[in-house]
Amino acid sequence: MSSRHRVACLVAAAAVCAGAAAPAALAQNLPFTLTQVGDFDIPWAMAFLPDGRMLVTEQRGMLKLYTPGGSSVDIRGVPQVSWFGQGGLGDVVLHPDYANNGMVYLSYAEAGEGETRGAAVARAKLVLSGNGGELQNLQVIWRQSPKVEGGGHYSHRIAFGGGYLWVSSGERQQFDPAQDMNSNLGKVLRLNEDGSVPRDNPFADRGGVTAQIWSLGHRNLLGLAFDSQGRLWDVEMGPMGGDELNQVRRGANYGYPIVSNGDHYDGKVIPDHDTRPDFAAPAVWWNPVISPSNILFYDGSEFAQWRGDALISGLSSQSIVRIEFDGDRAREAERYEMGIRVRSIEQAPNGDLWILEDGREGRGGQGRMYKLAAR
Ligand SMILES: [Ca+2]
Repeated sequence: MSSRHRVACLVAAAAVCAGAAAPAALAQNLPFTLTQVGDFDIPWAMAFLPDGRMLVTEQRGMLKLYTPGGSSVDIRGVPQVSWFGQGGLGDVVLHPDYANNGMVYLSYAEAGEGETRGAAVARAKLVLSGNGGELQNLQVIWRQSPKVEGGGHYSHRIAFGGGYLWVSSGERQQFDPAQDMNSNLGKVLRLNEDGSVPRDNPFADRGGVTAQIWSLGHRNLLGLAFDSQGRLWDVEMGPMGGDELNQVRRGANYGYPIVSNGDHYDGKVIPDHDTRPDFAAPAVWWNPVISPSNILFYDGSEFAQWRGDALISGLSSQSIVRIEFDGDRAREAERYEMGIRVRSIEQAPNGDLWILEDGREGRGGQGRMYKLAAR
């Protein structure tokens, strides 16, 4: 059990902590219905294909091709992952022109020398045939540097926006790399779609991995998404307290581990954001934490009243948090108690919302997939 889950258990009902949650019972109070549509082994991320099928990553290293109402088949050609701690196979995102080029992007943890590991991003052409498919011409286009020991805080969310590829790179529970300009840990990175560095990046003239950096001072950024105005936002897990929603700005320093509205798990105080106005402060922060696992900006019709809002999935909070915006300001507008640790949330092309249950705790790795539809 993670320390974060243990904290949540102090305030949550025992039945929920035991992993015996019953979403159906809780769902009576929710503005949507929940339909269980799939069952996966430690699922982490999902992506919708144009033909109505989906890709779902399983942390142990499987990429599933899921047919709604049907079965899941393993995609062949997935790179070997290092399944340890919080790492394994991670995000899956389609290239914006996937319909024409078939390119998919994956993130995962890979082994290095000794006991070191680091996140990597690879891209490949997904070739589907019949009920299955394979990845062809796989290229690793980005790696965390340096690889370090431990199994936490890879982050490795992938997003496309503004013609660029964006990667969130966690500080691997090593704290100081988030401020180290010679490391790409604890950063948001802006890359070209082939992994090369755009010449107009804020630190491009410094070369090396420094040139990849768009923003720094981040901790564990599990959600990365653009809003309809083209602004980039991240959600990240703070230490003990201090989860954050940040508007990610060019060259900005978000202060970790020098400042945080949370404190270290060993009780050591980290000065709050308001002590250092020179660092970028979060738009919203949480204490108690929500343990944000993903974020999306809703633009569909199924929940038309939420258009322009952000939805954040939460692990220890076992919730979906809805964020409303007023210019650059943001606030938590509503929280939906799901009764399960929510590993991810995505919007389907038709505006439905889909979530993955975290499989890392309870039920032997099983994590269910649910479809949410408006009541
Ligand atoms: Ca603090």
